[in-house]
Formats: sequence, structure tokens, C-alpha cells
Amino acid sequence: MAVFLWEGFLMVKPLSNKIPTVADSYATRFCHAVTRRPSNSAVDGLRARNTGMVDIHLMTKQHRDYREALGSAGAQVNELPALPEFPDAQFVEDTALCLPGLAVMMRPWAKTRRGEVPPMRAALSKFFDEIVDVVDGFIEAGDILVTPFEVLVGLSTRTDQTGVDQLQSILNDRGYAMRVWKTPPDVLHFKTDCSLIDDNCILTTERLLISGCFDGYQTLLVPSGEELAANMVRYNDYIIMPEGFPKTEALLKAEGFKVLTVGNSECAKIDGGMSCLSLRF
Ligand code: CIR
Repeated sequence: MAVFLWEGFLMVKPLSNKIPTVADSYATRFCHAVTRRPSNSAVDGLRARNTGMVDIHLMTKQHRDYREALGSAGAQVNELPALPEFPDAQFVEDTALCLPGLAVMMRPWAKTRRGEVPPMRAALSKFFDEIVDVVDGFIEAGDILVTPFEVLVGLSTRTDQTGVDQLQSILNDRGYAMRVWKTPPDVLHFKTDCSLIDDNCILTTERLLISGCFDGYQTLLVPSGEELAANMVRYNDYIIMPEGFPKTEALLKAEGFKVLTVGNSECAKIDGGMSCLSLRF
């Protein structure tokens, strides 16, 4: 175990001989990404409301563009095969929490998604020395924001107290600080409404900002009317964000961020955003 003092926060960081040690931040600096090819069954993905038929050809193209964006940001992308029996399986983020040397396998709320976890566990065993399972309650990693200072978890319709308690005990045993908040009502996942865009900076919707959740962090507010852009990915020096949100893109560029945009119209129809489509470590 290595102990790091980070701007006053004490972090105990497990070392691994499989994951290269990242001296500055494991929350924004990565080497690997895992994605899963969308299946034709994605047309049956879970959705809160019907916003039109998924165009599977366009989804496949947008997914390829997403992988290319990750590659441009420096990722070695490990693309897993489609899982036709699980229509939401391309949203790999929900199946695991990846930390240096440690993967925690989630327990999705939706019965139709639980079967995504074992194949992801097998895929991650190539990369992680330690894999631990949440075995009770529900928790999906779309509700988990990792920052250099803490693991922030939102209770939601997908993540309950039992799942949170399980994660808390797994992380406490390994020296990670964890904080629990509430995902706003009617929001699928906590990270639907926010993203870590720099080591100490969070892009957030107004409703999360005013909740006080990010007190102590620098924040950037998603421009009004573009709340759906709040979910994006910081990968090394780049931000990967969905196409079609010009005010947010301009704001990020004005702040000096390097931005890559990727079409996400088809995943958005089944409530999927940029971060859902990859695991990053
Ligand atoms: C679901 O409802 O589970 C999928 N259709 C979308 C999952 C999106 N994942 C995420 O926000 N992390």
C-alpha cells in the first residue's frame, strides 16, 4: 500500500503490478478502456420514455467514433463482443467500479442487466489483481463519481442503501474515502448530472450544484437547456462529450479544455451517455 498526501487529503492507494502507477491522478489519467459492442437487441434497451426507434446502424457507427475518441485520448481500447441476450450491455460502466488495482463488481437493479456482470468480471480479471463483488442490494456505477479525494455515491432508483453499505465496507477496508449523496429525483444516475472534468473541477447541472454536493470543489455549470451534456468523460488531456451541445462545448473550450465530440443520439434514446459506454482505468 502507498500513502499519498493530496492537498490535505490523505489517500491510501493500493498498488498493483498490473496497473501502471499514475503519480498524479487516477481519476483523470488512464491507460485502458473497456467497451462492449452494441447488439441489435439494443433497440429493446431500458428507457424512461419513448423518444423514438433506435437506429442500430447509426448506434454502431457512433460507438465506433466513441472508441476512436478514446484512442485519440491515449486509451488502449479493449472491445468486448456484443451480448445479444442483454440489450443494455454496451453500457459497461454500470457493471464495475475500477480503482487502481481494484475492481468492484456492481449489482444492477434491473434484472435484465444482472447477467452483464459475470462476463465483465471475466474480462477485468486480465487487468486487475483484486476483484470484489457487491452481493446484496443494488448499486450501478453510473451512480458513482470518483474524484482524487473521494468516491461519491448517489442513492437513486438503481442504487439502494444496502448496495451503498456494501461498497462502503469494501472501500473503507482499502482506505478510500466514500461519501453518499442523493441522485436528484427523476434522474437515472448520479453521473447523468455531473462529470469530473479536471482533478478538482466538476461539471454539474444547477440542481446538483445547489444541493451543496460539490462544496469544496471548483465547479462549472452546464449552460441552461443543455443539461443532457452534463455526462461526459475526462480521459487524460481530453474531454469526450456528446455532439449537439454548442454552448457547453464553447464553454469548455473557453476554459482551455481539449474537447472531442461524438454523436450519441441513439444511445441517448435508451438513456445512455458518454461515461456509460466505457470503463476507464
Ligand atoms: C439503463 O436504463 O440501464 C440503460 N438503458 C442506460 C444505462 C445508462 N448508464 C449510465 O447512465 N451509467
